[in-house]
Amino acid sequence: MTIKIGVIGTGAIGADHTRRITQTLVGAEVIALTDVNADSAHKVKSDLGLNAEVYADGHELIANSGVDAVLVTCWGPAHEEFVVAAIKAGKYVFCEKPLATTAAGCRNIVEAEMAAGKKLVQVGFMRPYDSGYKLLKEAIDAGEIGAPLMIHAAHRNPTVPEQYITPMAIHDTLIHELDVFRWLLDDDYVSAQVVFPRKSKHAHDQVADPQIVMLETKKGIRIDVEIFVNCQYGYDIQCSVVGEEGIANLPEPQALTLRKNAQLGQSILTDWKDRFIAAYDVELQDFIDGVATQNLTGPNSWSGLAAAVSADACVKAQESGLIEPIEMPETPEFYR
Ligand code: NAD
Ligand code: NAI
Ligand code: ISE
Repeated sequence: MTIKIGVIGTGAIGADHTRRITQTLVGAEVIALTDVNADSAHKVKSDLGLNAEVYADGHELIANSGVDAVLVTCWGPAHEEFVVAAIKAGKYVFCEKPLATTAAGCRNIVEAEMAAGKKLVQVGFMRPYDSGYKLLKEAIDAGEIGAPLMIHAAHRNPTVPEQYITPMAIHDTLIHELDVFRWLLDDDYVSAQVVFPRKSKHAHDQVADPQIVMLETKKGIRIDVEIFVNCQYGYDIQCSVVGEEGIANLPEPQALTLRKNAQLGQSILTDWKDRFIAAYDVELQDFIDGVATQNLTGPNSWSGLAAAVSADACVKAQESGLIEPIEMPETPEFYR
């Protein structure tokens, strides 16, 4: 059985996910596309030689009875509308992060899904599918470093466009760390604080960059994350877990070591698409397989909500300069 997929938003990641479904993964085919910029949808269709229809908007695409499952890969503020519409149409939906840009938006999705009585949503948190993060989790769970006490982490992009503004450092960028550390530590956050170092001359007017986010968990683990989205030199994800008996570091992506011109060096990736290419493949194949077997097992709406509750507190902390509490709601039976 081939799962027929409709893609809402054919920008950077919508185009890339369409490519992987078409050329790399098995069991699915993209048969419908839409984007507010219709030219972009037509270009993806012709670049990949798809036998697909381009729809006027996401609602028309969802309503098409030939579409079994929907990919929401448009920009964050439009996710909630299409995820809720897909749930109401009884269709499986893979939504890129953030599930919604606020916790209130995620709550609407969770309520719609619980009313449908079936788990229909997977969120595009791909780091738990990354082999490096899996090694970290295995080491922590096996007690290799004793109880985790601290995490030092960094999320660095070479540059960001003018539309990227200060709160996006949280709900667009840090959201990955907010999700992956809950999974890694099997813990929840209790508070957040954000401090702003000296601003980089490469950051445009509307973004404070870099930022340091400090989180505390229920178990008392302290986490610091540097977000630096104009670091110039590369796309660099760092994570070091300090435990009672050792330190576990996220492996660096594989790279050739070159001895040349009196220098010893390795190149650093610059594009998020390359850094997590294998994890995107595995997460999306997992979604396709979950739709085929009617049993999604990846990051769900509750993970999306938990990350958004934490993100809201971080945005508040950006504004207040204070340590803001994070009050995580009790996980309903439906999501356990
Ligand atoms: P993008 O700007 O390249 O693409 C967004 C596309 O959505 C654009 O083509 C835009 O025209 C379209 N769009 C916007 N509103 C729409 C609407 N209402 N209906 C239909 N189309 C609409 O952005 P991107 O980099 O592809 O990011 C898209 C989403 O993917 C974001 O939520 C982003 O956070 C997420 N993302 C996740 C990862 C990851 O590592 N998981 C990486 C990149 C992007
Ligand atoms: P993008 O800006 O390249 O693409 C977004 C696309 O959505 C654009 O083509 C835009 O025209 C379209 N769009 C916006 N509103 C729309 C609407 N209402 N209906 C239809 N199309 C609409 O952005 P990008 O980088 O592809 O990001 C898209 C989403 O993917 C974001 O949520 C982003 O956070 C997420 N993302 C996730 C990544 C990951 O690592 N998981 C990496 C990059 C992005
Ligand atoms: C992008 O939206 C992503 O989700 C990437 O994974 C992230 O690292 C990058 O900073 C964002 O722009």
